[in-house]
Amino acid sequence: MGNTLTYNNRAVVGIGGNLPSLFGDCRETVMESVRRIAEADGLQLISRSPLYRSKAWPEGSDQPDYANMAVLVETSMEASQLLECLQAIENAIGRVRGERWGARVIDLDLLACGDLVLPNKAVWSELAASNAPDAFIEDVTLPHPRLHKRLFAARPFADVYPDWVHPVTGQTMSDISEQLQGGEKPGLALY
Ligand code: PH2
Ligand code: MG
Ligand code: MG
Repeated sequence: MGNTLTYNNRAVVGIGGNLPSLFGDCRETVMESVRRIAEADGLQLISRSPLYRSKAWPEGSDQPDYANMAVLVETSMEASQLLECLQAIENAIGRVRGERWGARVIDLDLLACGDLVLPNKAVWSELAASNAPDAFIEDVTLPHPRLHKRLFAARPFADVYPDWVHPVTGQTMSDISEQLQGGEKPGLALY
């Protein structure tokens, strides 16, 4: 079967966007992506976080604020299949791939699949410490290498799955989120 990678069937998807689309402004576009995730074959939407408004990262970039959310889904798809499914939704909504960290209409990031660590702990740790563009990375990287560093990803994740334990750092997501919240001003606002 090759690399069949099973986990506890729970995955968290981070959603972000800061440009309008055919579906409306960035909030409406995020909501459209949630509807499509809920309707996708093989995916079951369990819960979603509130919708947050956050300053574009990196700080000082001249971009509109983001709408950010996270959803908890259940699936028996492999991580790579799930990623393909999310990319198909991004494309259908009108994502155009541009520069790294550039403004975008929709971004669906696979933040975690249960406690899977991919490609493995040693490589994951190197990737998480480096700033190499994800484009250089051929395989799925899980958990998302910047999940534990960005409040706009960690906070909504903590809303949908607070007791998830990061399989490399060993911290719960609610601890990670609280720590980031303490260090980040002005933090996130509810939309
Ligand atoms: N996503 C990025 C780059 N910067 N900033 C915020 N606030 N929210 C995001 O989702 C985001 C970002 C690249 O994926
Ligand atoms: Mg992203
Ligand atoms: Mg992405």
